Amino acid sequence: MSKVIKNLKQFSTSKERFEGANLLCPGCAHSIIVREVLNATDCELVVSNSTGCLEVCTAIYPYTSWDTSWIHVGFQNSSTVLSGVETAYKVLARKGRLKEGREEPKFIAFGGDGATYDIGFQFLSGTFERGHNIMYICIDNEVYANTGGQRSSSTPIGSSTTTSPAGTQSYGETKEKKDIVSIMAAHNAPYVAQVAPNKWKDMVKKVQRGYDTVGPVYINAMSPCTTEWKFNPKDTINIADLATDSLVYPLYEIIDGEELNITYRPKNVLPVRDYLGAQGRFKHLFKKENEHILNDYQVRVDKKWEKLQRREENSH
Ligand SMILES: Cc1ncc(C[n+]2csc(CCOP(=O)(O)OP(=O)(O)O)c2C)c(N)n1
Ligand code: SF4
Ligand SMILES: [Mg+2]
Repeated sequence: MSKVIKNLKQFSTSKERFEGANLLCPGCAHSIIVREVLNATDCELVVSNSTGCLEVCTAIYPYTSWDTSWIHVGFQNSSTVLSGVETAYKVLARKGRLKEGREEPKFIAFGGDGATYDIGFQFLSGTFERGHNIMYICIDNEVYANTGGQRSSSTPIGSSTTTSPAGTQSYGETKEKKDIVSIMAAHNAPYVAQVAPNKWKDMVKKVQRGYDTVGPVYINAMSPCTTEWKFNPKDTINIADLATDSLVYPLYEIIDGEELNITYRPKNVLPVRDYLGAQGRFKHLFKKENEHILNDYQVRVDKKWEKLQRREENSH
């Protein structure tokens, strides 16, 4: 760890660089994640942000919630915008045009799942292939929240969205959530990890490792969305607990595209239906005719967990 990275004790008393004054819904996990990511370092930061709830709700001209450099250009390109900034910094350093003694900033991009899994994917892939020294954080709420809750390729099976509505002819989304973590690891990125806001120590540890890593880092952060997942705003962390403890959302890391470490093993694994039943987006799955979908869900989650454990074993 470099000196500039805080330990967990310092983390709890560090200066806020993301203001509580923002227009995100009460209970929105985006703000929890961003705050933890920014508080995990004292370094100077350059942040880029794709269009989406986070950008729209935190930067309404002439106001800003960000006490850092912050850039917004488009929906699809927070990764490439940041890779340009990082390259410009390198060139200025090479030409000796940076102030003497100036520390190298950390470069962080935030994008929603729509911006990451779908529309910005080729930009993200190019950034990782070129090997820029940036950390990309996907705030994954499994839906295009800012534009009214359309499905993305991160939307899980059975979720009712405005473009995959549940009804008499449909049980909602029919396709598997894209395995973005494996895809990013396949770029041979030095560090890729999945995090959740309820396991904040695990999240901060991984983010700090990301800050200390040379090369592109990808972090997939589960971000429960009170509006589109349809739960009470006070339950954000409870929902995240249900996701990690039912293994619907396992926490792990992949180092150099190969070594896989599971970083959280629940003592009591909860049934998947406990997680699904706590959210309005899955309400229809509890109708009698959809019983088989619930059963399949559990089987799929179990299989994925077994596969993850095998991958971990084989990678050591
Ligand atoms: C190229 C482009 N396509 C579509 C849009 C419209 N748009 C703005 S935000 C958004 C949804 C963002 O979804 P996501 O990335 O998942 O972030 P969230 O709002 O869910 O946090 C869309 C479709 C746009 N701004 N630019
Ligand atoms: S719609 Fe969802 S992601 Fe957007 S601000 Fe509200 S809770 Fe957050
Ligand atoms: Mg989203």
